[in-house]
Amino acid sequence: MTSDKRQTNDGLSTIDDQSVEDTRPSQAVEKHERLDRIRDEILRLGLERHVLDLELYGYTILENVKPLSFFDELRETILRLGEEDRAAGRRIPLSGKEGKSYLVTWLLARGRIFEEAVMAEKPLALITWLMGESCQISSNHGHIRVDGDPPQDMHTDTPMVPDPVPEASAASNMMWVTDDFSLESGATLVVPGSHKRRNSPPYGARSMAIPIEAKKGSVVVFNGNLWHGAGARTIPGERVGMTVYFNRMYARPQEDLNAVISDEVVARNPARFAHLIGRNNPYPATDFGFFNLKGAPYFGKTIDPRG
Ligand SMILES: O=C(O)CCC(=O)C(=O)O
Ligand SMILES: [Fe+2]
Repeated sequence: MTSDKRQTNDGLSTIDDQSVEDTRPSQAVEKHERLDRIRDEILRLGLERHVLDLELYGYTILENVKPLSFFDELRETILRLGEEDRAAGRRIPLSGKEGKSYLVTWLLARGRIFEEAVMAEKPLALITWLMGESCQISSNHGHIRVDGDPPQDMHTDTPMVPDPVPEASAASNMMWVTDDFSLESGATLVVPGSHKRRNSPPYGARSMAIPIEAKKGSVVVFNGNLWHGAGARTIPGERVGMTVYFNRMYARPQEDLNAVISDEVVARNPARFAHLIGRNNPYPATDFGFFNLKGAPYFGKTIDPRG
């Protein structure tokens, strides 16, 4: 609580910083300010309903996050990069050798449009609500699901985290919807509320799942503890979606984006970008040096499990 006047619990009187001495150590105040910033951002952007969705169902759909032309360009760029990967013999199949679905990886290091996507205010504010402002990007992938392939196994996005996974998300995800999502088109399937179970989905979990119905132009934000998986596409063509996957600062990222993103790219983005790609992470120290102290403020935890 850092504003000049805040109501006390009785709702009648106010605390006036001028008259009540704040005896808290500055580190404690800084940690409260971290939580204040998260709250203020949710209110500024009008995301209260989405916070409720995340709490109750473990996922939420933001509509019209950017103009449709942005989503078209995102889709075209992902497909072009996927084509480059194929030509270079390094395309990553998602449904075995016989399948047609594939993944396009390292996107954030492969085009400016992805920088703009990961910094989009609303989805990032919701990820921050789930995981605090210290979270980092673990990977940025295009997911191309092609007709004829089976659905993906249901899973949580917490690989290597033993069950029961922590109640506060250890991971969370954005899915950028660059083609309309429906059952037939191969939408992501989710089991609403399953993020509360704190374990991997049992066999047969897909029978409890529903498709995320979302229009192109939407971004789905979900808790990494949610049971989910790509559905099978049953109409001709391909479904393109893009994830931006977030981890806690103590986890090793899926992609070492920090190693491949230049200082020039960091400089042209908002300050948080550097943190998100891991530039400020104290671990691991390199070249026999000491930890990078830019990330040190986050050694201290807030009083809230989101960190
Ligand atoms: O492509 C999708 O709909 C979901 C992908 C996914 O959940 C994953 O790869 O972890
Ligand atoms: Fe997933």
